[in-house]
Amino acid sequence: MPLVNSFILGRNPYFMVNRRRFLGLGPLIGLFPSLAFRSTQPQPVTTTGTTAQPGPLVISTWKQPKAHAAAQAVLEQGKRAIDIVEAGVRVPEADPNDTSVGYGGLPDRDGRVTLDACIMDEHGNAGSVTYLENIMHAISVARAVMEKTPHVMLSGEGAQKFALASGFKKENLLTPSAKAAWQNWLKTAKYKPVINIERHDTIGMLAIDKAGNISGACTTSGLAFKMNGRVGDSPIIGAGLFVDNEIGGACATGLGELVMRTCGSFLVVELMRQGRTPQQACEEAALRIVKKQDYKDIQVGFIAVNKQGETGAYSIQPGFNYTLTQNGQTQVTDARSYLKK
Ligand code: SD4
Repeated sequence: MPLVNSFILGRNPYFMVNRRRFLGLGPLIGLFPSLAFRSTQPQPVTTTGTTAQPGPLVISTWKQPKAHAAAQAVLEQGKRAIDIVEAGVRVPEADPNDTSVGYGGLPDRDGRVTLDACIMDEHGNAGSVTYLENIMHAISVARAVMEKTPHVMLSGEGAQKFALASGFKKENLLTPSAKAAWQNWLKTAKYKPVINIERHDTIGMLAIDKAGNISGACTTSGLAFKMNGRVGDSPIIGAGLFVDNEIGGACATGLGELVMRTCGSFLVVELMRQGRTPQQACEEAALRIVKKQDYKDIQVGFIAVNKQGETGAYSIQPGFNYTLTQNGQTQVTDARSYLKK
């Protein structure tokens, strides 16, 4: 049973005009007109020094062939990158055998499955949910936050209330096998940092669509048996995911606390802005963690893509892999790592 249990106790510790009616935010928007602004203008493909248009592609953390098949189908329909990544990550969210995302995700130490997710489009719009319970497709709720509210992030009860008001269904996400794993864990109830090289399915996905625009999505049930209330990097814009359509995008996986402390995905994108390739940027961001934090028993992995369609991936521990779909071919590749086998 793959367990996401690299957790160190003690070191680890949230309308537009026709939407103003929603939650009665009209007066609020009157006070803060910028809340009503959301970029919807089509954005031309801008490149850094070249007019070449990259071919479309999809890259994600870990081995995700089924998610990529769904993403590729949407890509082929000529849809936006945001539609591609949303369709892709919804697959593990609905998979009861995936123990670190959505339905079937391992619960926290109180037996609650709490989901974190975020999404970013080519215009720089972002949406996020944290500590979302009983709603399978956290990524679609995050997208609804982005598109239907003036906010970026909704959390806990409020996120669930918003999801239900938006038509999402309430369901039990704790599968019998996840419950059994939790009950087994309760026998010792021990947090122990374990080198995080087990199979993971927490998914961060980046796509370039046929128009050359980039979007990204990240969704997880977080660390197994985490403290109740714990939120990781995955729903944090700039930590678990960052996209700048002029430059590229990045996603992180692994122990979120290390990623949050370094704004990992934002850092990768900013390094690409400074001229690093996606591979160099992922490596430098991982080294930043290695230099400043206790990484010995901890895994963190990054994936990245730039505007030219170059990709990169790198992790601290060996054992991280990623999936890339390009020219209709899907391949799972072992990422290079700071520590060797
Ligand atoms: C978290 N980064 O909650 C997530 C977990 C993860 O592969 O990515 N696992 O810290």
